[in-house]
Amino acid sequence: MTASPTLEELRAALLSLDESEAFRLTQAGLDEGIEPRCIIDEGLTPGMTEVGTLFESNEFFLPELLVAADIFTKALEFLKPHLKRDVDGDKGIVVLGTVAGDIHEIGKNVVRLMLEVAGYEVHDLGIDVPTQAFLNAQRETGATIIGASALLTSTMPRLQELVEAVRGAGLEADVIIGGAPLRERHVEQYGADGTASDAIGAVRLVTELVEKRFTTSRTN
Ligand code: B1M
Repeated sequence: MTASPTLEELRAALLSLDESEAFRLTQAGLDEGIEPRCIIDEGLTPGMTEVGTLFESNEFFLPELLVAADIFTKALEFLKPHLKRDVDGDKGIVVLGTVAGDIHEIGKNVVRLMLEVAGYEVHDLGIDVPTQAFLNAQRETGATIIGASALLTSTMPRLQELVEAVRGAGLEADVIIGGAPLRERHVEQYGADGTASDAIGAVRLVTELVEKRFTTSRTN
């Protein structure tokens, strides 16, 4: 259940795959003064999660998933200019992507957007990203954070592979992992530096890790 009736209607519109109604309600949310990040977190995301539940119970099939994903992506693009940017830019560099074999990108895109508005430079490698490409991008950009998403149980092992490759190559970067199937226990299991269940949590985590690295480098 969402807090605002408009966001509740938006959730329902996404679930009904009603694109024009979803856009009307996204605009209505803004007109009511609801923060764009609340529209994403409390309207669009719960709708998408329910779409997944209907898919699981065979009430929805791939075409419905694709339509819902398209509506979500367009609504996100629409909300982008309305998100308040942190004036303190240049907070750090992040390399981000969805692991190999996985083409889910919506959650990663929300994380990218929130990191960008928080003042981080994000190099988004997209979807289906091989482990080596994360390493190459870190070397090219000097990123201190590598962030990887995995939405499928079959692609979660790629996260551990990434952590091991980053450690093995001796890269000066923290690895954070995320995606709906991930739990806190996977952080320890895979040897990663953290996880977050949503985009705001991801920004908080990145900020903590960047500050920790900065403090350590100053005291050494
Ligand atoms: Co897919 N899919 N899908 N799918 N899909 C899931 C993940 C699934 C749980 C649905 C279900 O059965 N209930 C299921 C996985 C089951 C499992 O592995 N146990 C599933 C399946 C099975 C599949 C296919 C195999 C289906 C098939 O072909 N038979 C196939 C796989 C394709 C592939 O990747 N190789 C497939 C395909 C697709 C579409 C392409 C149709 C589409 C994706 C379109 C796109 O991304 N452009 C799709 C969708 C939309 C979903 C669901 C319904 C929604 C995912 C989503 O966008 N959520 C999903 C069901 C679900 O997750 N409940 C499902 C909204 C998004 C905002 O949330 O991604 O969780 P989320 O991101 C959050 C947090 O997780 C976190 O912050 C984000 C923002 O709040 N977060 C991070 C994410 N990344 C982070 C990174 C961080 C930190 C936090 O740090 C780096």
